[in-house]
Amino acid sequence: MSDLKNDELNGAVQKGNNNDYSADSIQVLEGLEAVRKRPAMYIGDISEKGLHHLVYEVIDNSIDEAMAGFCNNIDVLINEDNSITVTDDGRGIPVDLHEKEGKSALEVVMTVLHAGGKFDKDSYKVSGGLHGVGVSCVNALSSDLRAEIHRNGKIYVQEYQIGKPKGDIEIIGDTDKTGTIITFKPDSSIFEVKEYRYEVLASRLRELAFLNKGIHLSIEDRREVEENGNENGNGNENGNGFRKDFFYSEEGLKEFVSFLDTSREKLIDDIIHLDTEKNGIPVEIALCYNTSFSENVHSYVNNINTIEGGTHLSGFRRGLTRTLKSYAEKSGLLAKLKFDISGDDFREGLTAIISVKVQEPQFEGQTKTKLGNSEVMGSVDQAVSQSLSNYLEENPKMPELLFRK
Ligand code: 0RA
Repeated sequence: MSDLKNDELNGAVQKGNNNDYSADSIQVLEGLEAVRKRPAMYIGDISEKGLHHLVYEVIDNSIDEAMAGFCNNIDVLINEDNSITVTDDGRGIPVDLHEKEGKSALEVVMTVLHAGGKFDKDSYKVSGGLHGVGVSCVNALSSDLRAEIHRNGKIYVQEYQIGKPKGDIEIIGDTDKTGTIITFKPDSSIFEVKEYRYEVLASRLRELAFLNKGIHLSIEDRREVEENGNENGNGNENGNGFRKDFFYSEEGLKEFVSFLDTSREKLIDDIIHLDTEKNGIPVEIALCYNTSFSENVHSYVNNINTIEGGTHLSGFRRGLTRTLKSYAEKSGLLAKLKFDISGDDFREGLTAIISVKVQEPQFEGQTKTKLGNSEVMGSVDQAVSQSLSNYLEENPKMPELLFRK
């Protein structure tokens, strides 16, 4: 039992060290117990994918904080024991009393299913991972989790085991920073795979950097030193010899497309890039054409790769085809062609990323990675049509190259 006064905890509730749980906390335990009973229902599976998904779930919260404009840096550590630490410099998860739940907001976030950010009435949250289950699921599936919050000039810590608080929030010191540091160790009795793969996590961070321009992300692997480095500091650029990568994108999807097409010959010089909002739906798209015949189009909803596509992708295709076709008709390019063109013709050599943010996404399909929200189709269609027709007017060489191909 912590010996802190209530006011020191900024109103955080001090739970007794007895078993007199309120009705609310009983429900909480049931909630997290359900996650441990059927983990796959919450995180997809308990293999390598699910293991890595835990990290994405934690990072997503920091990304949300960054999207809200309060966080610039997110750092991931793979610790020696395959536990993971995610550090952000956001506002820090609130530690004050959450009236409805009768416990600190931190404990609510950590122990109540689906509570991630939701206690914020005008919630900014649009992301939330593929399964959108929140950090409480990570907590439930971790043998140990430690949350360290820098906020109000204090450092608050609460620890948990298999989702249950080991004790109250404690103040362990002073700080002049704000932010959240979550360290968790996946429960080895649940996961079939115990080891994290650096490359898998690094790729996701790279993707997140492109999808969320302006955020600095990093990953460091404390499990072994790099080939030409050692622990004494004559190693990599950060001086300690551990494998480390930094990801940052100034221009977002434009750089993503450029990254994907590095080894391909360009058909047009420009990467067409739009970043707008249509009917309240943020739409960002980057596209370009290379000289190959294959299509390389990826779509995202709330930072989730929608492998099966959906309404945003349909809207994109529709807008692209209609705009190019009508330009070709108007400009006389179409008349010069010997055969009719179809939508497929505009897909050859196309590299594109479509990213939308949807408040209440409906995911469908085999792997729940197909966007179903019908309203998104029109938003993306409009966004592409407007930007692309402007671009075509200003760059008439582009459609000529495209139709000559
Ligand atoms: C809701 C409200 C506030 C912060 C957060 C959520 C938050 C959650 C996470 C999870 C990981 N990092 C995070 N950073 C922030 C703050 C509300 C306020 O300060 O007024």
